[in-house]
Amino acid sequence: MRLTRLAAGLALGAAIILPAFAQQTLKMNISVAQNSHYGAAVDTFAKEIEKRTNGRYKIQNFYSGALGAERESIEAVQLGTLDLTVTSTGPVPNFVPEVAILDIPFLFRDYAHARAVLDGPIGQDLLQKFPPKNIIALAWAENGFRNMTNNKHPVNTPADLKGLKMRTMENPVHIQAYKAFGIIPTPMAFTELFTALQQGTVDGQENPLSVISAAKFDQVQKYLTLTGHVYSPALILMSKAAWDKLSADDKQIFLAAAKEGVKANRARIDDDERKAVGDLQSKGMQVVTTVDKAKFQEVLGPTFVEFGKKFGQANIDKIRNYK
Ligand code: EAX
Repeated sequence: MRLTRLAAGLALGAAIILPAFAQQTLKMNISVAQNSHYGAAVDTFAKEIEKRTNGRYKIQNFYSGALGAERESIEAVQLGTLDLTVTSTGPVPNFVPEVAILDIPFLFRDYAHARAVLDGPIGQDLLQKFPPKNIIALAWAENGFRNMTNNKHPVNTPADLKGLKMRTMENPVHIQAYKAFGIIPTPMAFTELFTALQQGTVDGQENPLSVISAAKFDQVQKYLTLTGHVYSPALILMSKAAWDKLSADDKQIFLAAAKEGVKANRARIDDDERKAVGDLQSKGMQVVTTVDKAKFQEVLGPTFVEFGKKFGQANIDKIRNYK
């Protein structure tokens, strides 16, 4: 009899002590490979979370869309079936329409300008549009300036884009602008893109150098032109369900860890921007490095007027002229 009581006492004791050390694992998914600008973000984030919470929280990272493409990941975060994701703003306008203004072509002068806008009041205000959609935007991260690739011919002028069947993100602003170039847009999840290029379902696509490198598109694309036609922001998103369970202190830890993740993300992009063109050329891609961007912007004149009506020209100018 005494033995049973002792065993029960021990079990009860363990039950009382265990929760204090119970580690909680949160799942985080990205659409690109671990060896990438998003991989740098999520691996740094995971390291910081485990360190700053003394192991109370662990981030289990999934790469290359293992838990779904970007749109599916944002949906899962919104539903609370996925805890975190890093995603480009590509599919985000389907959830938070206000963010679409950032996807306007040739809106940002360079990386410093884009980072200043996103880290400043304009970007921080946009992050506040997410909680009503059951999503917490922990921080702005970065995907980079997008460039055109295809298998048909070199693209030197906007006219060279005419008739090309190009995969686009599921983004209404991009699709409207690319149609103005004469492109035949094919919206598609990133996880299907390599196969689509390999099989010739589409002629080309557009992505930042970091993505083109990480996805090894040199294996399925011949021509690259450094159009830099769109700056593609990214976001570190967390489900509100998971966020609401955090203590006030842990919320601050998650925000601080996200900031460290963004630092690693941006540093990797800076490095990719320095090295990727040479690397892709050495792997056989033909790269048009000198692009008359004014010509591409000229073609978009009427589309820019449409965007002015849709988003408010004053709002667009506030971003464009931000110092
Ligand atoms: O966020 O879908 C895309 O082209 C994105 O740039 C990619 O998933 C990285």
